[in-house]
Amino acid sequence: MKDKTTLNQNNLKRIGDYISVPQYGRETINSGIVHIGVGGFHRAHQAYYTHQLQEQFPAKDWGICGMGLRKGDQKINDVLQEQDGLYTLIIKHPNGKVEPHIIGAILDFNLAIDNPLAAIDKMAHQDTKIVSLTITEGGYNFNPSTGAFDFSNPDVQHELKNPNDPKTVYGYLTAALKKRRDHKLPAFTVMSCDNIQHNGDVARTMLLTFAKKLDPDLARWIEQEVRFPNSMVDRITPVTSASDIAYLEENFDLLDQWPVTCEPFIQWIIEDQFSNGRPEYEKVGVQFVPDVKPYEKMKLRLLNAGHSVLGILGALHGHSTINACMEDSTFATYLRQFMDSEVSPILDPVAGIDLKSYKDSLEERFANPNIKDSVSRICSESSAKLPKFLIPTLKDNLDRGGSFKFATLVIAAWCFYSDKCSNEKGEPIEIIDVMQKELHEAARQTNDDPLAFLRLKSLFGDLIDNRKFTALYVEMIAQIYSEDDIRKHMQEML
Ligand code: CS2
Repeated sequence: MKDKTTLNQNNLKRIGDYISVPQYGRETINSGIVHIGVGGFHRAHQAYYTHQLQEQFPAKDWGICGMGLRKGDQKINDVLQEQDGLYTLIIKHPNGKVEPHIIGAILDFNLAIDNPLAAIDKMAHQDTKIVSLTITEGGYNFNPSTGAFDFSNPDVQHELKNPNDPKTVYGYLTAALKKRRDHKLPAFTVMSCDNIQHNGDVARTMLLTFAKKLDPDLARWIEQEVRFPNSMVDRITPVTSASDIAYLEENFDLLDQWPVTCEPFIQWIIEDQFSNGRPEYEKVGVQFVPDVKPYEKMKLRLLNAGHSVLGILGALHGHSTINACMEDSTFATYLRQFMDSEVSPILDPVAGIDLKSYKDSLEERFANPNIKDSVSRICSESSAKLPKFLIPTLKDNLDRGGSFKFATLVIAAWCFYSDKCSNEKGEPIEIIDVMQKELHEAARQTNDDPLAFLRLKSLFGDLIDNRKFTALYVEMIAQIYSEDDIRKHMQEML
């Protein structure tokens, strides 16, 4: 048996005999970017672009220091420390081709909960020019229905009283920006890479709201000095499975504790607004545009909402992956009709994009049989996703007199499985959602009060007052509760 090779800097040369490894001098690069929230997506997207840039146009200012603000970041911290920031990105093509690359863009990792002051110092360091974020839709701490900053969050309460012991991203950013201002260093850019419409504007509004409460002078400085570009990010990145780890070990004798897998498609469109310089990402395919909003809206309302449509209906039916949904013609047709009749009409024209081909390409991407993106990943944190991806489309259609039945069934299905916590085959569904309890509590009143689920105001806002909507919703709830065969209900609508 051949020796297994552990992934780390010392072994790179050896590993390079089998897999592409970074050719640039990692030790000569500064981490101009601090990235908060190093999940699979960051490692498949921004870190990959940064790696490509270093490969082709070495730039000494632009490496990444990963940062984790939560206890749950312990594992990524440990793995990246042990592997010198290195990991394998396994790109899986629809035709079965698999391309592993060792990515070197993450130079270091900082677990903020271990030492908050060191994390603040890192962000306040003169080399840091950008703080980028993938903290998920839920991480922005606003009420999904009103958009207002949530001051009742105990962590926010704590950090307002103890600014040197921050807990949330806002506590960290303000502490670090204060330090920069006091040391007369230029501000960094705050670059949100989350799936939120106007993600930069949202980050800005939330940070300023928090900062005004904490320190109005500092808030004014942030308002003037910090840029928050909006961006649209895209690459489907499933959860890493044990078989991905085994694949590297079996085929390359490589021991990587936490590789990342993704599809070949990648896209990043950003507004060119930076406080303190930026990498020349355009050299590796990133698009800089004056206004990203139409692109964001198209992507969130088609791709992300499309995912949730398949994910929620698929979870209830018992499909375990997105590609399994796409192999089922009822699901594939349902998705297309949702996109064509409920989303396309509410989108603004997008320069340079043919909507039909965009939708065709989404279908191909979702159908990629090698990606095996689990519906459980898609359904996780639906309470943060649906109010951003799906409910706005539903409301737009109610306002304009458009079709809204495809989206409505998804909400009724979501209610049903939040109530039963199982799919229609009777198999348990694990609901991964910060609002899991509230969702279940509300949904289980449905028998007595068919509108119970919609009373979750923070999610649905005033949707419950719309008679046109509630009439259809109640009808669908009655159907699903009397005959749990979601596929049949879907077919009847096509
Ligand atoms: C997915 C996204 O989490 C979700 O619901 O829709 O993670 C999606 O895969 C990415 O946004 C693709 O860019």
